Amino acid sequence: MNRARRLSLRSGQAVVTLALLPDVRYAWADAVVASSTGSTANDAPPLAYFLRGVGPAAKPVLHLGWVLAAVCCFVCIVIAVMLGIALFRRRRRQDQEALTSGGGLRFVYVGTALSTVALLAIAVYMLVVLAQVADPPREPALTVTVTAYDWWWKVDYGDGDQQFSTANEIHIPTGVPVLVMLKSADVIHAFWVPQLSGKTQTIPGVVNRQWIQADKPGIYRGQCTQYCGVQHAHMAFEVLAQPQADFERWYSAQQRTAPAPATARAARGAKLFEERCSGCHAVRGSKAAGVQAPDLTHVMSRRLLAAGTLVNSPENLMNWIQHTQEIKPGALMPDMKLSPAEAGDLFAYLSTLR
Ligand code: HEC
Ligand SMILES: [Cu+2]
Repeated sequence: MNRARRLSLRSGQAVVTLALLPDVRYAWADAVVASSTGSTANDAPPLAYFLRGVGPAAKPVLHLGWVLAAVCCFVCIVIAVMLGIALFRRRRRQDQEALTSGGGLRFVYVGTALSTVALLAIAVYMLVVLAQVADPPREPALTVTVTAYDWWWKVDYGDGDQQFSTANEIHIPTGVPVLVMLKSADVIHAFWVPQLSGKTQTIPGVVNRQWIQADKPGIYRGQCTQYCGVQHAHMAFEVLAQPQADFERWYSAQQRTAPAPATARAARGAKLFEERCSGCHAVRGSKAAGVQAPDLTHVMSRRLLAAGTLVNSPENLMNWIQHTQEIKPGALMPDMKLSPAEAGDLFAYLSTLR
């Protein structure tokens, strides 16, 4: 766990981990992120950055949130002050008479009028914000289809021959609107990248639309926000916003199919993959064409495994394959029983999928 992001309080045996409030520590948090860019996924910006929008689909909503919070605080303070005055001020005789003769109702009228005006103004502001974020300011530069599965995200780019798919990792170019078509393969989930946009549900049989835009390169954590079953909490993903040239390099690398295994070990691993994994997983360029699980053609290029559950390292990868149900109980992949030799062969093959 990133030490700078979490504060651990040790008392006896118990370790309590608190997420630090992000709003008071922008500069500090930025320094941490800057110093960690390019290192392991553990250092990825936490979801807690939700108080900081980085694109035009997120900022108006964020401002609305701050204004509403300020209005609520203001109302609480006004009420507290008035209550304090009422409690501590000595009541004068004519006040007493005014109240008992019905004059106190005046306060009810004034209060109701003020609240009505305030609430109406807020309602109008909300409608304006909704209109602002409903559509991108210009034609989206890219359309990505994201399908939610129990408990991971399939991400499809392009169409026809050019089509390729990846999992739990959405790459976008910076500074342009990107349209995300949202589908669900099973139950209702919800797509949320707090720094880039509000939440949008994915509903079986329906295609929802959400646009996102990142004004700065970076890694923006996303999360399913509609309870969808036991591993809902482990249904995260990342949006990687890159300058156009980097994005294009990534895009053409992903379009490539997997190379034929070059060594005897990798060839044995490929055969094992075909026998044991291809019912669920696909590797483009091989016979494996399963559709119910993440496409593994470029699995080694991904930062995280199993929808943000693990950092993608060789150890974690092989652990995941053999102890899936310990790492993510209920995930729709069984523990794969492999002998040490089989695991070695399989790894030799998987490590070619970059
Ligand atoms: C019964 C279907 C099934 C079989 C068989 C299966 N998997 Fe999976 N696999 C899945 C599902 C579903 C996921 C997504 C799990 C999640 O994140 O909740 C997954 C996830 C993975 C991931 C993580 C991918 C990512 O990008 O996060 C890897 C790697 C993987 N499987 C490798 C294998 C290998 C290697 C085999 C064969 C030895 C195998 N799987 C067999 C269904 C299967
Ligand atoms: Cu969920």
